[in-house]
Amino acid sequence: MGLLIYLDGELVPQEQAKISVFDHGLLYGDGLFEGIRAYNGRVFLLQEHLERLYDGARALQLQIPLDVDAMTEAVLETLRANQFQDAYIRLIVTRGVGDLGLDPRKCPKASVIIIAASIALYPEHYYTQGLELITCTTRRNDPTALDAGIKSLNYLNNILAKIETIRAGVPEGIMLSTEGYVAECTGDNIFLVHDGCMYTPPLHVGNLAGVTRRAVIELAENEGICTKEELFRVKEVYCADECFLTGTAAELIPVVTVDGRSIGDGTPGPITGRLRELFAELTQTVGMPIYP
Ligand code: PXG
Repeated sequence: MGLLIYLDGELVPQEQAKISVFDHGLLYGDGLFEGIRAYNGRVFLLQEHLERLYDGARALQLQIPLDVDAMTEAVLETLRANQFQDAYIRLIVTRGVGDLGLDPRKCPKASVIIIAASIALYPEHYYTQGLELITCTTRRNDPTALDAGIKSLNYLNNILAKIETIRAGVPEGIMLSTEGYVAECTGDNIFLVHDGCMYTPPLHVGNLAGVTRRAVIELAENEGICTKEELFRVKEVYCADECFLTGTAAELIPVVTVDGRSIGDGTPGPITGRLRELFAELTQTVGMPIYP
């Protein structure tokens, strides 16, 4: 069935959802995006996603033509038009149409695109057996050049690392900072468990402030698990008791091997399992109703 796509205030059939070749999102990756999920008739952590989007827009000096309330309504409207209860939502804001130069002032109006699609879930065995990772040689963008906290349409840094994981035949890869600290994966944040404590790299290392990352830290804190945002190197990953990744698409997914080293006993660990249960509960119980 064809989807209805939100494009600059209108819901149009997907075949007609097209943008200009002069859009600076296409020409320069000048724009922002969010990947959001709806579970069971509710949009999960929508406010948090929109906060990150509008913060990114501020950093890029990009004027989003809708305020947060209107954007919220546009997301809900797109979900209703496609009659979704569960969905993956891709929200895109581009700089808009300009000329062939870089100058963003030549783009009078940003474009807003909202795609609501059915979710392509990861294979079940990823969750039951855990993932194998490699460490990528491509370093994460240095935050002094491009802040990884801006979820921009320029994802080449991540794609270069993703190509390495594909060549290695594994589903994800660790990206290090310029200084060699673990930053995150190509499309997921990373966590370790060591001696009962949960660790994730702090945001200043140059990683995305994942919405799932924040939710999992809060779940762990409420569960009485000690949580720390600390710099660590890949050796600490090799020697961890447990490792898992978080992201909107992946949710919370165990890691069992990194660069050929088994993590812990080489099977998904108990704290990862408990947090997976708590996260599943959260996705089913909170969120903005699509059909009030
Ligand atoms: N780090 C990066 C670099 C990401 O792109 C996350 C962490 C997780 O953030 P959230 O807010 O979702 O918990 C992301 C999000 C993909 C894909 O196909 C992944 C994202 C976006 C678009 C596509 O793997 N990642």
